[in-house]
Amino acid sequence: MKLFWSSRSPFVRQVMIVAHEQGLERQIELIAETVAMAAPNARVMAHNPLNKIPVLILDNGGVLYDSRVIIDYLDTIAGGVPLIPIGANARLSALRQQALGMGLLDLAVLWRSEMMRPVPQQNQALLKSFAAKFEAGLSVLEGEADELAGTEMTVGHIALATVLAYLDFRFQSLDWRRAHPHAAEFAAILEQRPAFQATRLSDG
Ligand SMILES: N[C@@H](CCC(=O)N[C@@H](CS)C(=O)NCC(=O)O)C(=O)O
Repeated sequence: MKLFWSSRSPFVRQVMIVAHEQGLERQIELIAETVAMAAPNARVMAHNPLNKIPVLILDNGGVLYDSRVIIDYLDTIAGGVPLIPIGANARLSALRQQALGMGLLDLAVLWRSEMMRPVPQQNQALLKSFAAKFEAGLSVLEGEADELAGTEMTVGHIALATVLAYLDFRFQSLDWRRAHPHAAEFAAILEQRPAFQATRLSDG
C-alpha cells in the first residue's frame, strides 16, 4: 500500500497512528506530498479530486480517501482488537468523538488559513466564529477527557488527541492547557504511546 503523506497533516497522523497501533506500518510506503488549498497538486488530484491527503493506494490499484475511510479500512484488515468498536453503543460513541475531532481539525485548518492572510484582508466575523466554535468543541472534550483517559483507545481518542497535538503544533499562543486541564492529562497519557511518539507532527 502507498500513502500520500505529510508530517504536517493531523489527518495523515491519525491514519499512521492506527497503522502503528494495528501493526501495519511496515506495509505502508509513504509518499511525501505537499498540499495547499490554493495550489492543487496534480499527483494528489489524479487520485483524489478533492486534492486532500491522506490518500491510500491499495496494492490492487484501488484508492481510498478520506482519513476516516482509510482508518476504517486499516482497522478492518488488521483483524486485531478493533479501534472502531463493534458494539452499537461503543461504536456510536467512538464515531461521534471521532467526528468531533475531525470537525475541530477542519475548523483549525480553515482558522489558520484565515489568520495567515494579511490583517486588512482577514474576515474578523469569521475569525470570531472559528474561535467560538473551537472553544465550544474543546469544552466538550474537556468534559469527556477523564472518561477518555480511563477507557480503551478508539478512533475517537485518536482524533481528539490529535486535535490537541495540532494545537501545540500550529496554535502555540492559544495556551489551551490552562483552561482544559483534563484534556491536557488525557493528551499526555496518549502521547506516551509508541504509535503517537512515532507520528509526531513536524515541519521537517
Ligand atoms: N476530510 C479530510 C481532510 C484532509 C485534509 O484537509 N487534508 C489537508 C492536509 S492537513 C489537505 O490535504 N489540504 C489540501 C486542500 O485542502 O486542498 C480527511 O479526513 O482526510
